[in-house]
Amino acid sequence: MGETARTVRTTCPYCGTGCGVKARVAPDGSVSIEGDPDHPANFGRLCVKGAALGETLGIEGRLLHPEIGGRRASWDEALDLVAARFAATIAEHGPDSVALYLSGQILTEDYYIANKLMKGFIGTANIDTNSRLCMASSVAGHKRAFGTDTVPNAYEDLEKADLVVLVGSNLAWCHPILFQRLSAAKADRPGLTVVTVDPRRTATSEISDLHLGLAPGSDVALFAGLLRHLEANGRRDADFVGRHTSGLDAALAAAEPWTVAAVATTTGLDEAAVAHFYALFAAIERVVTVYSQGVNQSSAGTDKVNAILNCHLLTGRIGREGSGPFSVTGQPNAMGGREVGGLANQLACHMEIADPAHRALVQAFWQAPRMAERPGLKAVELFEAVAQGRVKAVWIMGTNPVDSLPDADAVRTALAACPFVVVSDVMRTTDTTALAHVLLPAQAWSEKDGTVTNSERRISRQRAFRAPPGEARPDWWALAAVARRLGFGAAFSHESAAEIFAEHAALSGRENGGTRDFDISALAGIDRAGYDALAPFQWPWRAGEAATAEAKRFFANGRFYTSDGRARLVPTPFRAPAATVSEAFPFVLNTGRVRDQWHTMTRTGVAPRLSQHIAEPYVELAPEDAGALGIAPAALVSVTSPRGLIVARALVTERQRRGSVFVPIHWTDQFAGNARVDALVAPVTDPLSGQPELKASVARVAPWPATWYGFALATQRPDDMPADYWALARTGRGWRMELAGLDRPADWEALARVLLDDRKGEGLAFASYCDATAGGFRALAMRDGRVVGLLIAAREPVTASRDWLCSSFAAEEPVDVLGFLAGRPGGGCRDQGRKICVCFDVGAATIEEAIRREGLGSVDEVGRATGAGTGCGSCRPEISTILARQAAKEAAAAST
Ligand SMILES: Nc1nc2c(c(=O)[nH]1)N[C@H]1C(S)=C(S)[C@@H](COP(=O)(O)OP(=O)(O)OC[C@H]3O[C@@H](n4cnc5c(=O)[nH]c(N)nc54)[C@H](O)[C@@H]3O)O[C@H]1N2
Ligand SMILES: Nc1nc2c(c(=O)[nH]1)N[C@H]1C(S)=C(S)[C@@H](COP(=O)(O)OP(=O)(O)OC[C@H]3O[C@@H](n4cnc5c(=O)[nH]c(N)nc54)[C@H](O)[C@@H]3O)O[C@H]1N2
Ligand code: SF4
Ligand SMILES: [Mo]
Repeated sequence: MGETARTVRTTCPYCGTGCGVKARVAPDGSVSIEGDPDHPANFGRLCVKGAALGETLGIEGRLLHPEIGGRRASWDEALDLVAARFAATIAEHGPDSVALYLSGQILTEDYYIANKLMKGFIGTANIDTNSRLCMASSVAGHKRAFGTDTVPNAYEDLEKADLVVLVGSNLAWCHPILFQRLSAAKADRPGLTVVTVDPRRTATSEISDLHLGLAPGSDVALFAGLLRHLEANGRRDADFVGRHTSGLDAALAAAEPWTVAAVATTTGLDEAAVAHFYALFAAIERVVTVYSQGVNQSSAGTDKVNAILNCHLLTGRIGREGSGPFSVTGQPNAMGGREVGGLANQLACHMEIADPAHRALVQAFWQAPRMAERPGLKAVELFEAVAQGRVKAVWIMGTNPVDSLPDADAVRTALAACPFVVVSDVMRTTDTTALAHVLLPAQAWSEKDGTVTNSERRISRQRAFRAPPGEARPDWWALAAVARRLGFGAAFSHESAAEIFAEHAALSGRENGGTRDFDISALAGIDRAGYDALAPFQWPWRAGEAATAEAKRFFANGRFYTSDGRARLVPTPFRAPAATVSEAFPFVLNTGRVRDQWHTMTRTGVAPRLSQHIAEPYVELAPEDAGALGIAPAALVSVTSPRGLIVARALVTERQRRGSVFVPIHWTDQFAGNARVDALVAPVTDPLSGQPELKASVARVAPWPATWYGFALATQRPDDMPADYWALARTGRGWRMELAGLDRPADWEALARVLLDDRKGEGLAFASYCDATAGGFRALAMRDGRVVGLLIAAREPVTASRDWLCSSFAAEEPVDVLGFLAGRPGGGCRDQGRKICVCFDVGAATIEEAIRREGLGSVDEVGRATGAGTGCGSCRPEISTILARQAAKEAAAAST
C-alpha cells in the first residue's frame, strides 16, 4: 500500500491571536500549511507569517546538538555540567544567585516545569520571562482592578461591538487575523466605528473613523478625561458601580483636572477630536477597547491600563457581548506563561507568591522541599543583578535578551562577564547564543508537543508533525533532566507533555471552589490519547462541567476576585515618560514591529517571502523633521541616544508625528551591521509592573556621512561584511545586501570578491567596471553560465530596482545581463516596484498602474484586477494607502 499524506492540526507559533494551522505532510516529507477552518480563532485564515511557516522548517542554521564552550557535547555531559554548576552556585551563594529567563514562546508544559523547579525545589523566584517586556503592565493593571489577571472577553466581541477603540495597537501588522475579523465585521456593518489611538498613523489606522495621534505617553490623560466626561454626562452604570466596585470617588478625584481643554493640551490633540472621541464612547453602549504595547511598554503602563479599565467599570461595560477591555497578547503563549506563574512575582495557576495560604497549597501539592518565599527579580533587574555579580548562573530559554532588553549593550556586557550562562534555543547563532557556556538544542515548532493559550483564554494544542533534527529535545525535558540531577527525581519524572499538562490542570482546581479564575480541573485526569485529541477551548473549564459549559466571558455577573469581591477603580495621576527631549536629544524614540518579521528574525528571517516586504532596518521620520535635518528620503542616518548609536535607512513619511521617530525592533547583529535598537533604549521601568518603557526613549538623528552606497546579490552569505553599513536579507536564491561606507574602498574588485564569490575563486568568471560618472563600480560574478553575484556601488544611494533584480536572480532562466548590470529591466520588462502582496507577488507600481488604468476604487477591486490582497490579506491596509495616495494625486491634478 502506498503511503498517503497525513494532516496534523496545530497552532501558529507567532502572535497571540493563536490561529489554528493544518500541516499536511506528504509521503516525501514535504509540508504544506493552511489555516484550520475549524479553529475558532481564525476559521481557516492565516496571515503572511503563518502562511509562510512551511518555508521556515529547514535545517540550516539549527542548533543540532548540545555544546560546551563551543565544542560538541553529549546531552549527558551538558546536563551534568548545568546541574553541577547550578548546585555549586546555590551551595556557595544561596538560591537567589541563580536565575531562569524564559519566554512567552515556550509551551505551558515547559513553563510549568521551570516554575516548579525554581519556586518549589531550588527555592527562589528568580524566574522571569520576556513577558515582562510585553504583558506585565496588563497583568498588574488587571490584578489591581479585578484581583486577578483575567482577560474578560472573547474575540467575537470585536465583531459584536459598535465601537472598537485600538490603543497603542498596530493590530493590522501584529495581530493580522484579528484585524481581518474586525475589518470584515466593519465591512458587513459600516456602523461599527473604529478609533485608533497611536502617536503614528499605521496600517491599522487605515480602517479607523477617527485617529487620535496623541503625544507619546499621554494616554493616561486621555482616559482620565474620558472617565470624567462619562461621569459628568450620566454614563455611570449606578447599579453595577454601587454593587460591584469600589474606589470610584478617588478615581474621579484624580480625573477631575482632566477637562477636554487640559486633555488637549497634554495630548497635543485638537479639542474637537478629543470631544468627538468622548462623545462616541459615551453614546455607544457596546465598546471594546483593545490595547497593546503602546499602553504596556511605558513607565506609566499600569496606570494606562487602569485608566482604560476605569472607563469600562464605570459604565459596567465589561465581560458583556460586544463590550469590555481587551488586552491583546503578543506571543503565542504569553497567556500560558501567566497561567502557570512564569513571572517572578506570581506563584502558579494564578496564585500569589506573597500569599502564605497559596504558598502552603502549592507546596503541599508539589511536595516541595524549599518554597520561594518572596517575589524574585523582574527581567530588567535580573540582568542588572547579573551585571553586579549577584546572579552568577543564568539559564535563558526561548528568548534573545542581548537584542530585546533595554540597554542591550549592558545586557551583552553582563552576560559576557557572567560566570555561567546556559542558552536553550533552536538556532545555533544568535546574539545571545554567542555568549553561552552551554548551548542546549530545543525542539522547534512542528517538532514539539504542548499547549499554548491565546489572547481570548483559548488553550490549543501545538502538535509535533515532524521528527526533530539532530539531538533537539523539548525544553521541559531539559529542565526536568536537570531537576533530576539536582536530586528532585520524584517530582520531575514526567515522560510526556500530557503528564505535565494533567498535573497543571489538577493544581488549578486544588482548593479552588470558584475562588480563583484560572481553573481547568476538568482536564486533571487527561491521558495521552485525550491530550492528543484535545480541541481548542476557552478557560475556565472546571471539574464536573461539560465541555460546552466553557464560559466565554468573565465579570458580567459583577463577581471579581478581590478580597471583597468588588472591582477597583484606581486613581491614575498622570506622569509623562521618564526621559524628556532636550537640545541634545530632541526626538522621542518609538519602537515596534513590521508586518512580515517576528522579533529577532531567527525564524521569519529565513523565509525569502517574508523578507520581500521590508528588507532593511529603517527610521521613520516626519517630512518636516527630515527637511530640517537635511535628510533625503532613503539616505542613511544615525540615531543616537545617551546609550548608543545605530545606523539605518531614513523612511520619510507623513504618518510619523513631528518630533518622534520610529525604529523597528527586528534587526540584530545577524542581519545588520549596527541596528540593535534596544542598545539605545533606557532601562526605565513601570514602578508596579517592572515593564520597561520601550516606546519613549530620547534620541537625535543625523545624516550618516556615507561616501559610497551599494546593493549586492550573492548565492552565499559572505563570511565577512566589508562595509561600515550593511543589512542582509534572504531572497529566493541566496542573499541580498545593502551596503555603505564612510571611506571609499581602495580596491573595489577585492571588495566585490569578498561579497560575491560563492566558492572562493575557483571557476568564477568575474566581470566588473568602474562607472566614472556615477563614481561607482559594478561587478557581475558568473559560474557555469549562470549569474551568481552582482554588486552595484555608487556615490549616491543605489536606485536599482531591487525586487526585479531579486526575482530575476532567483528565476531559472538566464538573467538579462545588461539589465542586471544596469540595475533595472530593459525594454519589454516591467518593474513592479516595492513588494506589497507577497502571496501573489504584486508590487506597488503594478497596483498603482492598475488603479490608474482601470479606475479602481476599492481594495477588492484591486484584488480582482491584480490578485493583490486576495491571499492572506495582510497587505490590504497598504493597498488602501496606495488607493488613497492615488486619489489624492488625481484630486491634486484635477484642481490644477
Ligand atoms: N508582525 C509581527 N507581529 C507580531 C510580533 C512581531 O514581532 N511581528 N510580535 C508579537 C508580540 S510579542 C507583541 S507584544 C505584539 C505587539 O503588538 P503591538 O503592540 O500592536 O505592536 P508594536 O509595534 O510594538 O506597538 C504598537 C503601537 O504602539 C504605538 N505607541 C507608541 N507609543 C505610544 C503611546 O504612548 N501611546 C499609544 N497609544 N501608542 C503608542 C506605536 O506607534 C505602535 O504603532 O505583536 C505580536 N505580533
Ligand atoms: N525596543 C523594544 N524592545 C522590545 C519590544 C519593543 O516593542 N521595543 N518588544 C518586547 C516584546 S513585547 C517582546 S515579546 C520581546 C521579544 O524578544 P525576544 O524574545 O528576545 O525575541 P525572539 O526573536 O522571539 O526570541 C526567541 C528566541 O527563541 C528561539 N526559539 C524559538 N522557538 C524556540 C523553542 O521552542 N525553544 C527554545 N528554547 N527557543 C526557541 C528563537 O530562535 C529566538 O532566538 O522583545 C521585547 N523588546
Ligand atoms: S495572525 Fe498570523 S502570526 Fe498571528 S497566529 Fe494568526 S497566522 Fe500566526
Ligand atoms: Mo511581546
